[in-house]
Amino acid sequence: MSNPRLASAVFRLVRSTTKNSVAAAAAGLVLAAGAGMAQAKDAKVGNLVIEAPWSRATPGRSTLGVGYLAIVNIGNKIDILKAASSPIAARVEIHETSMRNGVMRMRKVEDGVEIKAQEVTEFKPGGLHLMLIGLKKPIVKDETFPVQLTFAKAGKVDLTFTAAGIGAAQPPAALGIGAAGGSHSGSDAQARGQEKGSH
Ligand SMILES: [Cu+2]
Repeated sequence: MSNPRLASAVFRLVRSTTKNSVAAAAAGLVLAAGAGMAQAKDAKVGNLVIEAPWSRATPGRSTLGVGYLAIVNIGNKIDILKAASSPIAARVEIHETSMRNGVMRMRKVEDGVEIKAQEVTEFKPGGLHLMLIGLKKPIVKDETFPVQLTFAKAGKVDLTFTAAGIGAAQPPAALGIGAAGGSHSGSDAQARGQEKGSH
């Protein structure tokens, strides 16, 4: 297991089965100091670890919202993200943004997203994302909302998304990832290293 992200996901998976409330409380204090009441909201289902679900506050009367996250498949078999839903939106689609001839395009992913074994599948600005369509109320910075994902094999998992600011390119600081642009996994591993060392 050479990917540090996978190794860290395994560590977190193991740890989550023996949730350390003291460590969680300490982490909560640090996070609260960083950005309001937001906290990291990782989840797991089967062999999938879903990390740092986040969104963006929506401007004005926009009824379109986004959702980003990373799905770590620590198992040996491929899974497929089939669908997503949220009580705050009429529907949630899986979209992919790509650049073609300098133009940013967005398309709906109809057949689900392959979550390859032993890989990290990232939903992030400029790539795969969840599109919340027909928001029933605006998404407000630092607030959280629920989203349910459905995987072909692992089944359903309930997530809590935390909203960053309008147009944010990075997850909320409280989620502790994506600190500086390109070196996502590097800063992630670093953050986790510190987290690991603290308890
Ligand atoms: Cu979209």
